[in-house]
Amino acid sequence: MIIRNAKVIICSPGRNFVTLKIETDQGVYGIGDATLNGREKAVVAYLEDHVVPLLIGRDASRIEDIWQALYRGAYWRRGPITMTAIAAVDTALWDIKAKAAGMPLYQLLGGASRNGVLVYGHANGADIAETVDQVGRYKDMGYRAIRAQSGIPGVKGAYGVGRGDMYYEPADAILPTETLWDTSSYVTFAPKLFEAIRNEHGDEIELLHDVHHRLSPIEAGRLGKSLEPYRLFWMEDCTSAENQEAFQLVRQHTVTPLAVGEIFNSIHDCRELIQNQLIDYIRATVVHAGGITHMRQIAGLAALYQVRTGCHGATDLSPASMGAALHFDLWVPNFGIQEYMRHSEETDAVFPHSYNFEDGYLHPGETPGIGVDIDEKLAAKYPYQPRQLPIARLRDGTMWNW
Ligand code: CS2
Ligand code: MG
Repeated sequence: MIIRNAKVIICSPGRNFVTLKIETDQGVYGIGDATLNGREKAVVAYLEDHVVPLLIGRDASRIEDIWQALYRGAYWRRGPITMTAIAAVDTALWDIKAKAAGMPLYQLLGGASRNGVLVYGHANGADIAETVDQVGRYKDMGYRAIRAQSGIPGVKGAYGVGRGDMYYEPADAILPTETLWDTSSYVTFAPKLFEAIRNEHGDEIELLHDVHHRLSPIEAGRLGKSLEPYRLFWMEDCTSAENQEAFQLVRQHTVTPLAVGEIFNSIHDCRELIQNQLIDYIRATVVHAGGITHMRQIAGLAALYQVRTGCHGATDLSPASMGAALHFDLWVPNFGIQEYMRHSEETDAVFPHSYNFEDGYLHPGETPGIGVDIDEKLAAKYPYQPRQLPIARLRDGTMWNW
């Protein structure tokens, strides 16, 4: 099966998505997500100028060889732009292979290891009372695991409380919106939030929380310790993970489980974290970490150390990402949980898909391939809208991690 054409489709049905579509001489095509929130056009250029010309004429069935050619062949390795572009190619090729085999992708990977994929939704509120209510709303929808984020008194634009109701979306302006960050206010507030949630909703529901890289290691250790009575499923990105050793300090101080890695793009970003058992869940995902091919390596390493997967699944990852991730999740032996932020109706219409939610679990469906398509005509009605993610500053104006 020879690759005849590959094209990059950019659309904005409520938010921006970049999709790679690879077509073969036998009429079978595959798609892969290539969206890198706020930096979309860099991946588009990488794909169009440097990757697509290399694909034409190649045998679409040689997924591993194409992966190696794009990774080694560029000489310049790793990084979010490169690895997102490689991921898009890889996902599209797995989609093609599974379609050609007449199987849903999870069957090709080794078959289902579970009946459904446990997912967590996002409960966001302006204050504690509203967040407690939102947790109830997600419980009513059938979720068994819920991430809770709340506005903090006196902190403008606290992370996780975006515009939108079901479709929280932080990339909101052409130039970055400025938000405030105040560690002292946050670390005293967060335990009160989870105390209120447990008081109202009991012990059974799984609760998650995202710190979004904002604390120092010792502050993260303290926060984790103060959250222990509320038995979090995980505390995410509690400190910046550029220095993987930093997590030793966090680990020494808390038994709250740790999740890291939505911004990782290769196994080298998490090797020490995994080998030293400094984390419990690895958040790397198909679209930003080199596709299904590389995610299998990351999960394989993680399995040796009892680290489980917890793939990123925010709205800035397209349904093509979600579909691919769900096949991976259904198969991967050391699965933990999958993030599931629902897409807008416009997005769902542009990307018809076979995955479905029931009783707190998602299933990728039985459609051959990744089970997600793109309606190009409809996509063309939603042109690209330049948008960037916010930034955060401390009270004195110092630039901080958003
Ligand atoms: C977040 C993301 O879902 C999460 O855990 O950290 O929403 C993240 O902020 C966005 O993906 C950034 O594009
Ligand atoms: Mg996160």
